[in-house]
Amino acid sequence: MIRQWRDVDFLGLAQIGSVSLPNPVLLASGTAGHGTELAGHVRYDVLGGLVVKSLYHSSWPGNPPPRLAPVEFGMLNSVGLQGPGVSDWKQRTLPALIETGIPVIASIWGRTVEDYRRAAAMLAMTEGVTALEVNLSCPNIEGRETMFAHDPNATAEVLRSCAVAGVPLWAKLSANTDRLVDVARTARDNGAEAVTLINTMLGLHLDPHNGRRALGGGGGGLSGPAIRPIAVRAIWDVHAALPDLPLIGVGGVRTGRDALEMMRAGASVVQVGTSSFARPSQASIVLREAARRARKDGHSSWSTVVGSAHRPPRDR
Ligand code: RRO
Repeated sequence: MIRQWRDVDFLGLAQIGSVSLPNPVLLASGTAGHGTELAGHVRYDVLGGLVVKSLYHSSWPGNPPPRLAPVEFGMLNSVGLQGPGVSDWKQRTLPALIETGIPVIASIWGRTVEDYRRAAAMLAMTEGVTALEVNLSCPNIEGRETMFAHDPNATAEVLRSCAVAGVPLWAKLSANTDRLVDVARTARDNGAEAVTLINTMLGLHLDPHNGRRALGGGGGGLSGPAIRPIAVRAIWDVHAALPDLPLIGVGGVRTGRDALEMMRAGASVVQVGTSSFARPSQASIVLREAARRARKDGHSSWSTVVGSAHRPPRDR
């Protein structure tokens, strides 16, 4: 049972394809752990959902440290997909997560199409999993020359293989390509009910003291405020080209104003990620602020906010 704050006048449920969520502010994959890691710091029972850090079909050790490097206006990471694997997560972590009342979106990754299929199959018929975010855009997969999300054919194959999960699929894409609209269309045509925009941007930081690459994995993924305009542009472009495809916005959201910007550009819901590192309760602050501002702007449901910047001012 989702509770809400008494002092905030919320705008009802958020709809993303066939999925109804209590509200449009979610915790982003990779920034809220695999389960209840943030539960002591943020009220899970008032948030719209939590996307679990991407899981492989088996356990995966991840990259050598250091895995995080703060940079101006953001953060670089090369976690390298560390995780317990789907079975272990289902057995040891999922029950406690369900208990918190937050809608759970599982996320999976793979090095091959068969990896994705296996992970998706292991999640089939799993009670308490609302949707599956298929991560096609991790910047830190060793040994792959092309990101799945940079190749429409690879994106199509992966998504078709994930249908076995039997839950709504969200395809997490990358803005490190100028083929984003093409890839989003292909994702939709091959079973994605929604598309998550964007993953981190490819980046590199050299240690100023020794000139070596600062992260153990070498390069990494840039997140935080630096990438917000990139995310907003990606959402804008995909919504303009494919207005019926539901979008999930992510990238540098720190305030209610940021969340509403993404929603006006075309996102049905948003995810809060890197800002939770500075303040774990940031997502709930974003939610309250977004609700207050949307009400003040005359909206009585979230749906009228979505894509409103594409409409003439009198129709917003
Ligand atoms: O684990 C990671 O290194 C990682 C993943 Br799966 C991802 O999707 N995005 C990112 O920036 N890092």
